[in-house]
Amino acid sequence: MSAIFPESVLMNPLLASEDVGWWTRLWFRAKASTFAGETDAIYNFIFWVSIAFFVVLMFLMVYWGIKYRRKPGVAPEISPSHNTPLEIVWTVVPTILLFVMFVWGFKGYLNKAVSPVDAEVIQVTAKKWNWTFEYKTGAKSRELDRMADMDVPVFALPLNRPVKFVMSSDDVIHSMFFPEFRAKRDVMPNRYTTMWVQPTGKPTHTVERYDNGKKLRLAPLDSAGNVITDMAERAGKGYNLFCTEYCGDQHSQMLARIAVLAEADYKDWLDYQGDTSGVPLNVLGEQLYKLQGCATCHSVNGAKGTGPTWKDIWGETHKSTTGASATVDENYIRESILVPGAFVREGFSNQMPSYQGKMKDREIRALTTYIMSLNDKFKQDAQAVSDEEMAKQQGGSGSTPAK
Ligand code: HEC
Ligand SMILES: [Cu+2]
Repeated sequence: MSAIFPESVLMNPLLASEDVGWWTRLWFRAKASTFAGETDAIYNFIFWVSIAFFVVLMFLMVYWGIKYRRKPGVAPEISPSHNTPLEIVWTVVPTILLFVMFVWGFKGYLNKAVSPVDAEVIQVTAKKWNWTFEYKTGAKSRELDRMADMDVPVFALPLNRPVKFVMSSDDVIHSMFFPEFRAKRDVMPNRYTTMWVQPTGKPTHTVERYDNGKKLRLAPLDSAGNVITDMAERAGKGYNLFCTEYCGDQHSQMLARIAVLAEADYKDWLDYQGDTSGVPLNVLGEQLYKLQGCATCHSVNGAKGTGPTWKDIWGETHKSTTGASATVDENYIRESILVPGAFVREGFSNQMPSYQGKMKDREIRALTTYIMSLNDKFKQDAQAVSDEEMAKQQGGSGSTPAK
């Protein structure tokens, strides 16, 4: 088939990793939820009925156009006023077909709209320009994968169990789309919308422990269910999450990877994601920079984006649009994260969303330490702050580690 469809189409980097035939690759992605079979069946039914009518009608139109064209010396025939049997057929047959489409589609819609009562709830927040999932334990994902040349979060979901997403947006309308699950719904500001899915098939990932069992990471499985050991081959496995609200420039970059896990792995993953106590501040800061969407507006290499770069800002004195000035330190960064409008840096506009209530204290300190480490003059200080905090944790003062 690659003779008909160029390899570049079939080898779309987002699709190439999937173990599916060329027809599915062109039309659909892998079927990975309880919705997939029926959604595809309705789609195919409507598609092929439309194709059949299109072909028959276009053929007749052209054929009759030629056959009954005006010819010299032939007088036009008088049209019959009507033909009852023919009119009944062209009314009844399409009515039946449309009725099938309506009833089938409506049943499918209801099935998607009403979530099962035993579904596990996951809170979804969309904002310019990333997704956050907050699991029932309060955990958020800390795992990243490469997707379309970006670092994107990986969200795990349990296999064969319904999960319900309660979704809201902090700013504009977004649209959450899981192509492999055949599920999509708009995400609105000032209102909750919900959606549910039940992943089926095989797990896409398992969890792997290393560092004396202290750390955990997701390991993708091949189609036979074996762990892929080649690190270079690990990226890009699993399913996709897209934002399909294409009315702002970076919705198309709101990507995430979905890992479907067997129940026991899912539980381990959740436990590990929820406990960031063993992660040094500067490392956690870098993870949050990518996971919380800061990376879409702030660079760390000096390039100006929607927001200022973080490179070398630690210790600098900045002017605000109102003429005030302040030095970039712990409090400056804390205020920037929680009340971004309070001090809008000169040369920029107040476009940053507030993270008030969305970040734990330790997470703010982690980001601060990471920003500190981006100025070479303070790199060692940042390391020292992280080390000191880790030492305190391990010192076992008896209190539970800050999360
Ligand atoms: C939608 C784009 C956007 C996102 C996402 C965003 N910011 Fe910002 N940020 C800005 C803009 C624009 C400014 C400059 C205006 C201002 O000071 O509020 C800014 C300013 C800042 C500043 C002050 C920088 C300086 O040089 O004065 C800090 C610190 C900061 N952001 C941290 C963060 C953190 C941490 C995150 C992620 C948790 C984040 N931002 C996410 C757009 C963004
Ligand atoms: Cu979006």
